[in-house]
Amino acid sequence: MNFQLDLLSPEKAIELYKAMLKPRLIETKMLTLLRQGKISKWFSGIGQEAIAVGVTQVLNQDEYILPMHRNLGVFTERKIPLYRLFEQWQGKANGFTKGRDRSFHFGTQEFKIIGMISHLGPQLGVADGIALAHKLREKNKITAVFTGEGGTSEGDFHEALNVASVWSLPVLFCVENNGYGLSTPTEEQFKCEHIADRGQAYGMEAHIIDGNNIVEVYTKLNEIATSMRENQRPVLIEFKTFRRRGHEEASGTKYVPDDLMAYWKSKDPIDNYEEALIKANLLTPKQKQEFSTKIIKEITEHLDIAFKAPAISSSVEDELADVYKSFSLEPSPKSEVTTHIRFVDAIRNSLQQSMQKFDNLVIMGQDVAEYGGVFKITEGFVEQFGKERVRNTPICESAIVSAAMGLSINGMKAVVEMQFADFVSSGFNPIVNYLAKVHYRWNQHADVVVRMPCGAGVGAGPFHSQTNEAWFTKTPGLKVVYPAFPEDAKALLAASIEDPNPVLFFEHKALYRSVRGDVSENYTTLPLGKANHLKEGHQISIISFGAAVHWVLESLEELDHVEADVLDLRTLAPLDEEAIINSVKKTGKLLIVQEDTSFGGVASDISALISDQCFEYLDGPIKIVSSLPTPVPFAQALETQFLGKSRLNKSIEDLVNY
Ligand SMILES: Cc1ncc(C[n+]2csc(CCOP(=O)(O)OP(=O)(O)O)c2C)c(N)n1
Repeated sequence: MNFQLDLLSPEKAIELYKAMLKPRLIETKMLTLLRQGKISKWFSGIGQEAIAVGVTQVLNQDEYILPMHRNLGVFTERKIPLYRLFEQWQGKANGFTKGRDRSFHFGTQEFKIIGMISHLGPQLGVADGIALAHKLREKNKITAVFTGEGGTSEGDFHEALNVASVWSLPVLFCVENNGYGLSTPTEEQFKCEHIADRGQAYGMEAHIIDGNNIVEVYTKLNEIATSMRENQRPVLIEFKTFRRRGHEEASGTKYVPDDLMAYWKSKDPIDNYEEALIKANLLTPKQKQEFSTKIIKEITEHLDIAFKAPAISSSVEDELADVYKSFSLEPSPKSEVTTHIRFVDAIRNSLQQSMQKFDNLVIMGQDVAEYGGVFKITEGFVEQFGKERVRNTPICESAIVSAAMGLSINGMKAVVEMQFADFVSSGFNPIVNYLAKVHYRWNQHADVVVRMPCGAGVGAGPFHSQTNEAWFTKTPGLKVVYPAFPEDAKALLAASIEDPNPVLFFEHKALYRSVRGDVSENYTTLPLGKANHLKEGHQISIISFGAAVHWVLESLEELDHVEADVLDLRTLAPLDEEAIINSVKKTGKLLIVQEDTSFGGVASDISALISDQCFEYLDGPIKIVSSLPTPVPFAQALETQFLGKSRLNKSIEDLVNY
């Protein structure tokens, strides 16, 4: 191998050597501990050290780096004390995830490292968001993110590169092409010759670098990183390298031909570099020994600290307390002065006031800029707040949700508008796996609101009519808000934006232009998780949310002999259990009305709650009015039959008379 040592100072040449030796020696020790059952799993980066070390070396300490499972060199180069890494891998309380996630699945703001989630791809979009936050604050910083070549087959890779390119974000996309994704060789993963060839398709500069040659990695990347800070743009790097051990230790390498393994062993990044350094009289065998001894001593001492740390224990209260970032809403009460406006205007007004209040708030979504969004909620916002903060996005929900996560990591707030709530399925993965879990996993909040124009009754068919709140209420870590009235919509949206936790904010499209109400003119908030007691009654409790609240009120107008206790939930997660229980204790009968289909929905869970908590108080069966278990049909007659509204009056009468 040819190392152009003349490109480095002698000090740098040795620094790079020691920087690669450290992860190699740590790994060697970890493999022993794994065999002894003292750590649970290991993903080897042996043979790939030059990449993690080289990339981290060219970044400044305050620039974010997003590594993968084989990038131990990133962690050692950011100078994390080893005992903290060891405690993380042993699931100890002082580990970065307090025993809640394994191996390299963690981030740390202290060291500006943002770790992966198992799903591989989402972190590429997160890097976009981090870079966007720097760009909006006019900081000349770059962000580096890693993926394997297998991960480049995920849609997230393509979405993230496309967004970075369209928005000229200074992201260094580092693809480690190490020959196999688990057992799948590159020729079964992609058809182009080089992954770098894909750069052109995204209008992006791309380079191929020998990932086993530390001098090439370091010097070329140094040049590229410097130029990216000056001339902000994304760059794709394909590092050619090889994975010399199993995907993880238990899975072996049987599927790798012997000659291929031998070839890459002969290209070992440390052995070859060491030989070149010795030949160039920059390193002596004695020094080499001294470096190893010093690192091994450090490993031993830090392992000792980690092993001595007590085994983890926690209480149910402590675990539950970390699901959300704690937050107390400053009261911003209703004003005396109100205007009578539509539901849609209340949302628009709320967003506008939040944009004024928080200059770090960014709105992203398809067609939200000059066009104003398909429901015209952000019309005129570009003129008021500028195109940087009101951003049209390409059609790539996953990358945009991930980018919103990145904005939050880098100190900003984001509102993402789903054009229709139905399309959230394309951004589902980062919502339920990244945003929802990140605070519990490593104490990082996701200050993101996803606005969800939802619901049926508008003749829009199966893909523009769903009310899919139950996809999210199931997932710990998310908050789910679903207002029914303009004032609530305004105040709850503002509170959702203030809340540093991820919120799915459902806005029923059928209410947008049909429901009006008196709405405070000033900035106003309401705490999440509080139901609204709409009607006092003693015969039955009717619990509902969203558009179905209006069906209930209409039915009760028609059935004026019924005295119902009516609760509008307003927030589904966290759920106001107390208000529900109190109402049922008073009436002894419960009807839950939702627009969603029944099985696995919010109503089923409320029913389970009441069976459990109020069994002795019940004077009749808990009843649910919901939609037919079919997709939402298009033709009006079918849609009317689908929705529970047509069955509501009878259900109320039946339960009252039970
Ligand atoms: C969405 C998803 N699909 C599948 C997996 C299982 N899996 C984990 S790593 C991996 C191979 C990744 O290959 P590559 O991106 O080339 O990285 P490498 O492990 O080779 O460094 C697979 C299939 C996963 N974690 N997430």
